[in-house]
Amino acid sequence: MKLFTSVHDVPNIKQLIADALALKASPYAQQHLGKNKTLGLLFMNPSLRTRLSTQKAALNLGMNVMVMNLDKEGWALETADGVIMNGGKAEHIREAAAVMGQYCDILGLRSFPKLENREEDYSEDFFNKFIKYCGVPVVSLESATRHPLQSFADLVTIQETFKKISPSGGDLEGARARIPKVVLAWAPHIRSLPQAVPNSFAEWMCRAQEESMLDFTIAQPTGYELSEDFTPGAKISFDLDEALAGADYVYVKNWSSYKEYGKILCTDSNWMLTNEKLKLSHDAKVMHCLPVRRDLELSSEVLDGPNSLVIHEAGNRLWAAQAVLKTMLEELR
Ligand code: AN0
Ligand code: CP
Repeated sequence: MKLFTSVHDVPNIKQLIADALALKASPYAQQHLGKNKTLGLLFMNPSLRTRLSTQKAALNLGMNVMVMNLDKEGWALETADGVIMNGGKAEHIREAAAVMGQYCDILGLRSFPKLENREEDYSEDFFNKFIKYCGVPVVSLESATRHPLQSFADLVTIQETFKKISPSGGDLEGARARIPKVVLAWAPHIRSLPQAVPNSFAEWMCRAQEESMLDFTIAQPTGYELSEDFTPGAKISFDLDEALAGADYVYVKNWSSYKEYGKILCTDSNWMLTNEKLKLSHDAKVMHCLPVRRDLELSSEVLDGPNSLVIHEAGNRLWAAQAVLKTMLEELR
């Protein structure tokens, strides 16, 4: 694996999940892999979880790590070709990326969309140019359209926690186990947020559904349909209560409209998950990538309640990142 920018870069998701869970059981067993190897983590936007979990993952593998807030600490970057650089931008991405590739064996990059021009954001121009010019393997720390380290950790969390139970609820020995029903549920927010997390979650869940690992539904208000490129085979509902019926996992997330690009079309608080709504589900576990706005996006009674998986899920970001870096390091040798 020379790139980790989407689920399409992963030949075998079940193997990668097994790797993550093996690393969780023995975090330091692969320290030899990262000896004298350097990871560079570059952020154009804020981060808590991605920054710390990926850094720790690299340290667990024996790597050296350098972290840079590129937006604030680096030179302003030009990405367009064929321009005379007589404006405010001091350095071209061609040189900047190539130079960082000289210092690092693997690079990670976070770059959010501007949410102004859909074609521009969805072209992933900045990310693709960075990959092209840096010359080393690249891990996405969230691009304009995807957040694969998050979605992979989410799938690990579902696989790890789902108790194989019978359709009637009792334990089954030797009988057919059922698969979990996973619902991606849109939630309200006051800011215009990217589609990266839901796009990526949908893409990973659709792949897992293809492999008969789970059943996947997306619930959203009208106008919030994601690009169909990310949702092949997903069931689509415009009614949260209906979607929650029988759900084993509810993945709560706000996103802005893809169709009316970047717009906030709904602020209806009936889309916020509460304990009352959770009763409609199959005692579902509740997930969120974090950061979450309490009682706007997700009720504090659910966040603080027994069904919340959010801290466990954030903890698994470490093992997901470590599995990805391990796979890349094995191929560097
Ligand atoms: C970002 C987003 O929705 O893409 C990052 C999530 C990991 N969230 C916010 O900006 C609140
Ligand atoms: N979930 C997530 O990626 O969090 P950060 O933005 O804090 O890295």
